[in-house]
Amino acid sequence: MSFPIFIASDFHFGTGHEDVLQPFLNLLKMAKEWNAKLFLNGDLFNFWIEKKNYIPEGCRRFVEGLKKATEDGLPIFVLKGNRDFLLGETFKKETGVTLIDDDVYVIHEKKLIITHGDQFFDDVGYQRYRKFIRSGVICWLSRIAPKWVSLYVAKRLRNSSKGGNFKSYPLPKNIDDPNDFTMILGHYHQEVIRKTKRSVIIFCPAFDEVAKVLKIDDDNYEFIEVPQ
Ligand SMILES: [Mn+2]
Repeated sequence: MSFPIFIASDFHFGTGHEDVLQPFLNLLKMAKEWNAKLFLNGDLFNFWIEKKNYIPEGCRRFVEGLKKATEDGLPIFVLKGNRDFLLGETFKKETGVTLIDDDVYVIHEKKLIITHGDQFFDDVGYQRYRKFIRSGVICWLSRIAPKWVSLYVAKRLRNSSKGGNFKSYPLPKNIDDPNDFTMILGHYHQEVIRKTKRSVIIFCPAFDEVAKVLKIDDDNYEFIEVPQ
C-alpha cells in the first residue's frame, strides 16, 4: 500500500499575517489522517533569521504546530523559499522537520522534482539579488550580528525583494526540461498545470490565498481544499 505525498507552498506566516495559522494546522491534521508525507515547498515564513535558540517573534506558533506534528509522527520536509532562505539548525531543532538544503528535492521512484522555483524567474536583477543573498555572506552575518541588526537587514531585504509582498510573478517560460519527471513549484502564487512534450509542470497557489494542497497518489495528482 502506498501513501500519498502532500505538497503546499507559500504560507508567508509572520507578524500581521496570522490568519493562515488555522488552515495550516488543519493541513497538518489532514496530512496525518491520510498518512501522507508532507512537503512545504518554500516561503513557509515571511522571513526568518537564524540564531542559536532564537525563533523570530511572528513564527513561534507555526514552529509549535510543526513540532507537535513531527512528534505525532508526521514526516515533514521543508524547502527554503526566497523569503525564508535563512532557515537552518535552530529551525530544524525546534521543529523536528527535515530541512532540504538544495534548491530541488528529487523523488526518483515517483519521478517527482519539488522546488520552490524562484531560480526560474526570468528577471536578471532578481537573479543577481538571489545569488548575493545566498552567497553565504548574509547567512554568516545573520548568525553573528546582534538580533536587531539581523532583523533590520531581513526587513530591508524583504522590502527590496523584487515584486514586493505576496504578488504573483509572471510564470517563467524556460524551465529546465524535467524530462519525464513531474516538477512542482511554488513561488508564482498561481495554480497552473502546464503539460510539456515529455513532462508536467505544476505551479502551486499560495496557501495564504487559496488553502489547497497538491495530493499525489501513484500517478494521480489533484489539488484538494484544506478547511479554513
Ligand atoms: Mn511566496
